[in-house]
Amino acid sequence: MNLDCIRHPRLREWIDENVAMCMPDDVVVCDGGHEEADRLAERMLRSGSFKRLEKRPNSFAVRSDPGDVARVENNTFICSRFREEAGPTNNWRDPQEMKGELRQRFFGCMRGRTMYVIPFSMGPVGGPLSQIGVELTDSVYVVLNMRIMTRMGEAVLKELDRDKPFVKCLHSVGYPLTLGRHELPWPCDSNNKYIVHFPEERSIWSYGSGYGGNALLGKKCYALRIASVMARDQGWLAEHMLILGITNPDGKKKYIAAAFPSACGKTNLAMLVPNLPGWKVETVGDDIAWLRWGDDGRLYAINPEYGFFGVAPGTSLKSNPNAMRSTEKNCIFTNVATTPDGDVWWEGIGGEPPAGLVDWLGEPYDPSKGKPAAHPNSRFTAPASQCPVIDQAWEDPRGVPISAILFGGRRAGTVPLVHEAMDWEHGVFMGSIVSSETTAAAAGAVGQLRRDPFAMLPFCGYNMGDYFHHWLRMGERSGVKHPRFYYVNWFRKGADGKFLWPGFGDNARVLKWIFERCDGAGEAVETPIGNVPAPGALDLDGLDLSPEAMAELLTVREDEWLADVPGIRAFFGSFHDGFPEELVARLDWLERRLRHPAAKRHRSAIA
Ligand code: GTP
Ligand code: SPV
Ligand code: MN
Repeated sequence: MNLDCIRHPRLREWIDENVAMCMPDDVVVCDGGHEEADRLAERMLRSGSFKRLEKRPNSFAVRSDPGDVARVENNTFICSRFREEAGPTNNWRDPQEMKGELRQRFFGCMRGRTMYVIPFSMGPVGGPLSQIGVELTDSVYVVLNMRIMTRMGEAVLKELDRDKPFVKCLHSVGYPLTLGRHELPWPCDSNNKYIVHFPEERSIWSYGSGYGGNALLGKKCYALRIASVMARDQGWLAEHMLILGITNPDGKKKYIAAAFPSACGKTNLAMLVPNLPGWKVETVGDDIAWLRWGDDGRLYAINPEYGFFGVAPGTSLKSNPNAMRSTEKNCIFTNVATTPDGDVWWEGIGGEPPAGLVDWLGEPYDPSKGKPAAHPNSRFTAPASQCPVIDQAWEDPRGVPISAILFGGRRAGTVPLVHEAMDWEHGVFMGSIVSSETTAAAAGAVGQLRRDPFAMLPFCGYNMGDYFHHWLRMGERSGVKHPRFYYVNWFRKGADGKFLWPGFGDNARVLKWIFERCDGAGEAVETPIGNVPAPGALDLDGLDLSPEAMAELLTVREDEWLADVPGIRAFFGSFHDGFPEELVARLDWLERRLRHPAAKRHRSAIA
């Protein structure tokens, strides 16, 4: 469609301004239909960017530039009016200064290319919790991925005709096809990436990268960074959380939301197959949740996304059969290895690497090099509707009522398999002290422990001190029914350096205890940090795990926790005025309890 279909005056004005700046040869408004997608995929096949996967209908593999494989946190900016509004955890730049710098980058950046206009809705189109965005991009890869990850096209244009507000998302790979330049399989400007947010004017400018969260602007940039600011202003929450439904053998169902940092198990938990007879888990979302108090006083959550942008390595029929089945057709695979018979392969998919494997760089796979065949942050983009256990309410525009909120991360030590908060304020404290080992989802070192409160460190669009404050205030609403809070750790290691807990389908055992706790059942013992399952309270039936390993998983060692306290104190102290004193008081409370564990509190639930 051409620009005549845009009737929203401010939208048309904004597009015109950006056409003048970026100078594309052509402008196309995306209708979101099948024919358009087929046509664009054909173009990508012809240019050699996409490879058709014979084994998976309507699916493609694509290899990125080796310098453009993950989110880039160092190049991610929050340009609020004042530095204080971005806070110590974000890169801040003056908005006017940054715009000046960006204009130079964007000037003529789309020459020789088409600018695609993508109208998209985060959440079901027209829903009361849904929000609209428009992404302008010169990347066909982005158009095809946004089509899977968001509801996009004509239906959203109709919403815009009603003069709805929208978030302005401008994206360029930063590789104009000017004289003498030819098209690349993965155009980008990998040395000059900018992922920039202007929270006050609700706009995003992304330059230089074509990858995932850097370029699919509905995801982290909008649904977390910009939406967290909207949520603060409007009294709701935009969170890096999966949403799942869990049904017990009696047919009773609850919904749970869980915040884990990137590549720490959200997709896997969201669609797990319980290793417990009679229990069922269904998926509402695997990465982002928007939450609001409902009229009945319960906390309701929607998944604003429409697809999964999931970590490929480690995904197998054994670890996550529902993800495997979600990816059988209509998918895009980025930076995986490919087999000679037209399928995909990655580490942990099950079985040995097949002969003739081509690695993510496009080279014949050579195991003797000691490098993985698939990039550790290789991903599948899959329609959520293809998930065999997609929840019947996943598109309910009002959302689903949340009974429990989980926090988690990768911690080789210290943090037990599960512990429970006493109340909302303690839950917020728990979220605020989450720390986790870094993963390949972001550029930089992997395996380094860092504080990642609420799994939102890279995604909070404003001062995190104010964010904690907002969470505390949300819990003070009168007449509401608080969900319970838990902190889980699937990644505790034994002396041999191996994970103690089997994880995946066995995580249902922990969910079962949480389910029971929410019903006022399920035995617990108090420790200085919160409640852990009482001896025998975790259902370990059929699990081959030594009693020593189980004891270690639930052990709370005061000295280990005390070793964490100075780091937490320094983190809290890095925020200036206005940091919630409740959280500092909670930290004092925790430290006191760790130094003087009451006799009735157990050092370990089992021992
Ligand atoms: P993002 O999409 O980056 O936000 O990641 P995510 O939180 O959805 O993580 P995901 O479920 O994709 O898991 C990341 C990696 O951790 C994969 O390689 C999984 O196989 C692995 N993983 C997930 N759950 C578990 C678990 O319970 N135990 C162990 N040991 N590994 C897990
Ligand atoms: C994450 O890093 O948390 C992701 C992948 O979900 S990306 O979309 O690239 O941000
Ligand atoms: Mn994520």
